[in-house]
Formats: sequence, C-alpha cells, structure tokens
Amino acid sequence: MEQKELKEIVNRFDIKGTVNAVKPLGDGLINDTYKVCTEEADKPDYVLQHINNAIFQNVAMLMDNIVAVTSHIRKKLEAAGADDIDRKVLTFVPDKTTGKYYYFNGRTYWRIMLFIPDAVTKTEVTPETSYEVGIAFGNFEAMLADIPVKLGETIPDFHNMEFRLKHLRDAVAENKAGRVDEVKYFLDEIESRADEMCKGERLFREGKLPKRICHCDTKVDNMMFDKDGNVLCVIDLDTVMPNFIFSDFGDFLRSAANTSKEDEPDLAKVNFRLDIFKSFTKGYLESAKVFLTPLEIENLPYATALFPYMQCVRFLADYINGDTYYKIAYPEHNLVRTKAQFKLLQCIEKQFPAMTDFIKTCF
Ligand code: GN1
Ligand code: MG
Repeated sequence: MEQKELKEIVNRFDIKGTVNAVKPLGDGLINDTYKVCTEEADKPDYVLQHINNAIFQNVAMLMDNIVAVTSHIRKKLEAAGADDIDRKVLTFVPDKTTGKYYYFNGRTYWRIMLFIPDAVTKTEVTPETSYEVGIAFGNFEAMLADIPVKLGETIPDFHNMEFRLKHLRDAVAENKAGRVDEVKYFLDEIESRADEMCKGERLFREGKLPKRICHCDTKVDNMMFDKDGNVLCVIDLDTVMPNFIFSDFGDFLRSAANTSKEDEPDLAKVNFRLDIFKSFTKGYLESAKVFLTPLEIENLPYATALFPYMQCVRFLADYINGDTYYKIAYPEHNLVRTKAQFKLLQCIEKQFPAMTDFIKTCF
C-alpha cells in the first residue's frame, strides 16, 4: 500500500506528532502490521494494523473486547503500584471523528496503538525466559478472572477441537484443490487421535471443565520483552476470549519448546524440549495454581499435545481448501507446516510420562 494512503489512515486517529514514515513490521499470519514513526523526538511512535475482517468478521466486538481487556489490566497494574505501565499493557488510540477504536474506510478496517519502545519479540526462548513467561501467563489469566464485562468470541469456536475436525472433514469431502489423495497418511493419523483430542469439549459438556478468559494465541512471538529479557506484555489480543486454559499453556509450548520453526521443512530438526516444558510449567503453576482445578492441572500434558494436533488439523484443512486462510510463502507451505506440527506432536506423545511426573513435583 502507498505511503500516502497509509499516512491518511494514520491521521484519522487521535495521535500525537507528525507522521514521518509507515513501515512493515513483524510477520503475523493474519493481520498486516506497520510501524508508524513520528518526526518529533518527544512524541511516541505507533503500531498501525490492518484488521483482517474476512477472519475477524465482527470488528466492533473485537475492539470492544480488546479495549475492555487492556483497560482492566491497566487498572490492575495501577492498583498494584506498577511502574512503566505503558510498556506493560497495550494502549489503543481512537478515531478522531467517531471516537471508535477502529477506522473503517468503506473497504478495510484499521486500528492503531502506542509503539512500545526498547522492547523486542523473540522467536526462541531459554528455560529462564520460559519460566518468566509461565508466570506472566498465569498472571494474565488471573488479572482477567474478574473482568466485569462478558467478552465475545471474536472467532466462534476458535479452539474448539470438535469444530476444527468437522472443518477438516468438510474440506476433505469437498476436496476443492484436489489434494486429498496426497495427504491420506496425515488424515489417518489425525483421525486415529480424534476422540482423545476432543476430551476438552467432552469435559466441558459434562460440567467438569470451566472456560476462563484466555489469550488464545500465545505463541512466543506474541510476547514483548525488554532488553534484559524481562517479560513486558502480551500482544496480538484479537483472540482473547473465554476458553479452556489449555489454549494458552499448549500454544506457548507448541512454539517455545519446538527446537525449530513451525514450518521447518527438515523434520530431523523438529523436536520437543522437555527443559522448556519444565521451566514454563513451573512458572505457570506458581502463578496459576491458586485458581486452577485439579482436572485442569492433570490435563496440562494433554494441552501440550492438543495444540500441535489442532494446528496440524488447521494447516491441513487450509492446504486441502487451496490455501485460503493462512498467508503462504510457497505452494506447499501449509503441507510443510502440517508435517512439522505432526512431528512435534509425535515427540510430545513420547514425553507424556515425563511431563506427568514433573507436574507432580510442582506441588
Ligand atoms: C495465526 O496472527 P498470528 O500469526 O499471530 C492464528 C493462530 C495460529 C497461528 C499459527 C486468528 O496467528 O491461531 O496458531 O497463526 N491466528 C488466527 O502460527 O487464526
Ligand atoms: Mg502475532
């Protein structure tokens, strides 16, 4: 998109300073993100995002959720006497004319937030950082436990495993891109685990498992750190909604404990790091055990397997549908992602007893 057009969009919002440049930022698979640099040294920079409304179809609800979550966290930080709050929670800026936290130009939706200075995202973590991140996610869920508004589901059934399997089965039945034959092996592997993997939904129906406010996209690169490696905040709040706590726990390990990238083509490089599992779990349980139920705790190994499995199902469904959801860099990309997530799942399955034993040592 042209600079001129981007600058016009930025200037719809109630920002401080004069826009100098708008540059691409990050590598999310859904929204497009830009850094907005202002000319004046004493004015903040911003992050502009184009919201993918093919995926997030109710942008007003999405921004209501995000504003409710960020203001609630801000209040909690203020009450706790925290310093540097603008770096510990995202701050959104409204549209100058409508006062809404998004701008719709008749075609596309946009939002803008303060850029957090001197902060980085990471694609890899150490056991020490994982421990800190574990504490941070436990705190994030604890802070949102008493949010006074009911959050909407920005993507209905987003982490519902039964729904994701149905979506895959529908894709197979339609076979739009003619790719079903070549992926039979993965379809069989997925089906053989389907019942076990839908355990969360069953426990929920039986009234045994609660839904809590979760982030639902806790991969490593959705976390900001300061220069010393301390956690500042979680970003990418589009998917914050009520869900099983398995989501945040499992999705973080899916990315953090993988020895390689989620789309690594060389499967020999894909492995599961038990040391990362241990340090993350230790941190998470330290801050979350006050509100977790025994059933939730007992199922953390299940959560660890669930997310590579779910991602396998989602990447494969997108491959079969002809790549309509995730951004891809080459034609086989979604299949490569499926294979890498499946290899990770197999590694996790081998570690089940070790994970269960470790959790017992945390009490
Ligand atoms: C997407 O937007 P991004 O890249 O942070 C996806 C997640 C997937 C992830 C896989 C709304 O997240 O659910 O786990 O890609 N977000 C949505 O990398 O579908
Ligand atoms: Mg992201």
